[in-house]
Amino acid sequence: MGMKKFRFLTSGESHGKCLNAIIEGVPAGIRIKAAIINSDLARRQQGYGRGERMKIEHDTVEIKSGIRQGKTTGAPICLEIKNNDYANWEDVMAVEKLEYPTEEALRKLEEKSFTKVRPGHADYAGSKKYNLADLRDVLERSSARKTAIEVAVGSIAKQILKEFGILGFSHVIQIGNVKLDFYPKTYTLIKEKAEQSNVMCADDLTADRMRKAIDDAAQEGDTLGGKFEVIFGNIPVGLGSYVHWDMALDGRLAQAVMSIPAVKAVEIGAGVDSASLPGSKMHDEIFVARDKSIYRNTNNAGGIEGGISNGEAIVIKGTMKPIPTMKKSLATVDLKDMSPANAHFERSDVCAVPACAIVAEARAAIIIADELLSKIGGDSLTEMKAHYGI
Ligand code: EPS
Repeated sequence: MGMKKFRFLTSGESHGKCLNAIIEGVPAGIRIKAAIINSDLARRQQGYGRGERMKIEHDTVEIKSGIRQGKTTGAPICLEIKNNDYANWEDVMAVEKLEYPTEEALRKLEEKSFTKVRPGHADYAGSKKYNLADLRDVLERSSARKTAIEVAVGSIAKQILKEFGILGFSHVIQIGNVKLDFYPKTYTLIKEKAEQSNVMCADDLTADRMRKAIDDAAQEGDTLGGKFEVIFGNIPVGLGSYVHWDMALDGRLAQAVMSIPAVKAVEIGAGVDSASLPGSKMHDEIFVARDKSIYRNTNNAGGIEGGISNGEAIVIKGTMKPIPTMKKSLATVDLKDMSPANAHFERSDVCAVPACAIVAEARAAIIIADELLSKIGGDSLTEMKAHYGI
């Protein structure tokens, strides 16, 4: 995606040695703590319904450059997360083709190769696009494992935003058919309640029903999707623009969330419900306070009007489809000989909606930080703060 100021690339395979990112464009003087990144990584690993892999990994970041004595220097920041599971995959993931492979290595390679495409995963389209006969080559990078390093990058973005008092969180509002109907009254309460829940749901009874739905799906060898919400508050007016379509803040956020593996829909504010609201109920009326500041009693716009942040909280909803790796295997084709087959199954999650919410929070933070850096400019936090007027 075209970033303006906060640029980064990631690399790494699901069962390779490690995941990496290099970030460029972070001004000097921003306080960064690896412990904060690690706590975001731990949040991504949690969630009722995750698979066995999460018991193997204890994702921790190693900051390899760009930060000294707790602060950014303006230099590129290099991050690395090691895959503990690599120890079990060394032969399969070996960079060099072994000239004299052991029988054990050959057996493992054979065991981990597959050609029975999983409907709903990247297997079929990926194998055609990159001309890869062994679907292992598609799975390794298309896996949602790479979202771990994105969460680390997002955590850096959040630490930049924090310097300007901009804070965000995420919570789960639906798993399968179980919906959160009762919302605690304030964002602070929603955040606190969701943080205590292993499905990231702000209502205890709904959370119980969500866990039951996950248990039932697991019993059936099935998987479940759901919906989550990401909220960022204390946003300045003026991020994004209406002057060109690729500069609209809502468009950029939608792209960032839509491209998370398994996400099928993104909404801003009232989102799809705005189709059935008359204009008089949809638009957030504007009032003047005593101090001549403006306020609103509703936020159906989700903090964005005309592609520009309007100062209200940014509210994004994402919809995740059920994970396509299933014990209850679906009809497919074996690409090896084009014969009918049952789809490949390997260890996976039953439900990863809470993890997806954390990834969406990270992706949104990256876009908001990029917009903030582009708007106020500056090579150091001191310059940025002067431009921001704080
Ligand atoms: C993931 C790690 C993976 C998967 C999951 C995401 O670990 P493994 O494949 O070794 O079990 O659990 O990816 C998918 C389910 C997928 O379909 O991409 C992680 O770290 O989030």
